[in-house]
Amino acid sequence: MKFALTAATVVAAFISGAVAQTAGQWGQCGGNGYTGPTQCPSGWVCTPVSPPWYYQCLQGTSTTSSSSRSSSSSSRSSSSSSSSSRSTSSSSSTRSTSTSSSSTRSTSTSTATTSGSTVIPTATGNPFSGKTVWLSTYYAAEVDSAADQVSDATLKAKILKVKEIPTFTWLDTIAKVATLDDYLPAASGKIFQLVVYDLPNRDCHANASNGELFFDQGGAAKYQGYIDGIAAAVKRNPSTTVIAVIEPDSLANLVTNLSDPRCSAAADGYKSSTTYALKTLAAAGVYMYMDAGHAGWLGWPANISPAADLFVTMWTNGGKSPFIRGLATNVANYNALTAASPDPATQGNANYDETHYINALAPMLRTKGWNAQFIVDQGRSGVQNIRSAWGNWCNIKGAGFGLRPTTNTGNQYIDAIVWIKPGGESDGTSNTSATRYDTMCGGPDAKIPAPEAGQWFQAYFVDLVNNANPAF
Ligand SMILES: *[C@@H]1O[C@H](CO)[C@@H](O)[C@H](O)[C@H]1NC(C)=O
Ligand SMILES: *[C@@H]1O[C@H](CO)[C@@H](O)[C@H](O)[C@H]1NC(C)=O
Ligand SMILES: CC(=O)N[C@H]1CO[C@H](CO)[C@@H](O)[C@@H]1O
Repeated sequence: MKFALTAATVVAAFISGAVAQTAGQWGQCGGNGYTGPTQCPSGWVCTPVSPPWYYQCLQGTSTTSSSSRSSSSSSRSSSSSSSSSRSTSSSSSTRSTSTSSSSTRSTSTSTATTSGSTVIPTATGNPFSGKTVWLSTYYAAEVDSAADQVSDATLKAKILKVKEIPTFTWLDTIAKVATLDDYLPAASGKIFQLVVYDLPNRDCHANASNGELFFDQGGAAKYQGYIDGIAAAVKRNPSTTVIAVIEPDSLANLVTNLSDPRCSAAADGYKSSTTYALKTLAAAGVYMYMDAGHAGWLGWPANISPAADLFVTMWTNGGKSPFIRGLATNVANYNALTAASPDPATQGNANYDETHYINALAPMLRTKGWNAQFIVDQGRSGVQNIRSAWGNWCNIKGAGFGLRPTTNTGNQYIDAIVWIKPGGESDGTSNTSATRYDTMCGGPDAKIPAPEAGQWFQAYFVDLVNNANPAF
């Protein structure tokens, strides 16, 4: 059914003449509900990275090696056949792609281990200080195609400014690990911002971002392979500073949502898999911030102390590495860094914005021995007082792009203001028949109709631009 829909979309694109358009380098070129261009630029191949949700234009047949780069001309000529095979046999082509990439990975891992043994990574203070952040080519391609859909010249000019603002790259499937072999060399000398997001039984208290791995189907071992793949890619690219957010929502769900049997069943696995990620990525020299929910979740008096305990436990389990730099808050949420006044939806929580939350949590962590630093997502926090309930999180209507990324935070605990959620990518589908439908995405504060999580949501993106604060 889903593949039939994809094929129909491709046919419709041909009929409407959209076939003349080409997705950008790194751009999306297919997937459930996707209606944009399906052709890739010459030398780039439309590759299933998260089937059936989406397909991305990748260089050649993927990955690193010079032999695969030089074979890009042959893949170029086969790009039209690959787009037709996509609608019929995507799973087998995915499998062969990932097989070849994992063999590439293991070959070059041994090389990297040899040369890497002479360079033991050392953590040095605020990893954002004095460095430029690489601008995601994937996000830039999404923004470019958003601009193409707009005729108003003033709006188009504003949209194109979004390309200059760094966002994070979400590695939400094992297949996407292979994209690091393109991104990390491109980010040489700069910071590459990454979200590690593929825990088994992911998103245990919600539906919209449920993942591909499950503990009862060998997920723990597959997750270790996913983390190993990231670590190996980082070691192959020692000139790139990698900063990662670790697993949005997972530990916070263990603080507040153990009454949900899906979360209590996943709790031990979340902890051991996260510990594996912390240790392995620290050894590769990745600076990490564990996700710490937000003020309206863990900032409540009943939650903040258990949260501090859990984060210190995880830092300890991870070996207290200085690469476990601290915590990330407000990831993909809408809270202000500093609210002018408490949003009525915050209902008397003294920690009514991220500054209050961080200023309350940081000393608790210090008392327990961890001098954790913070980063705060402000990507969609430009407009406040737009929610009827603070817990609403899905495609909130009226939101605008927020404070721009900076290390000039005015707060001793905050390393950087960042944009972690790439604004314009949906939080979850509003289609009530979809497997990953979450009631939050059809709720009173959610903009509809919304595509699947991670898919481009053009109308929402335009709102973010028009409502941006500071304005573009
Ligand atoms: C909603 O999802 C169902 C099940 O996947 C699908 O059949 C239907 O076409 C979708 N509706 C829209 C409007 O996308
Ligand atoms: C998630 O999906 C399940 C199964 O379809 C449903 O019972 C539950 O209400 C959904 N949860 C939310 C928050 O939408
Ligand atoms: C039962 C419970 O504590 N539920 C919480 C789960 O986490 C959400 C945030 O995603 C809270 O709003 C709920 O109260």
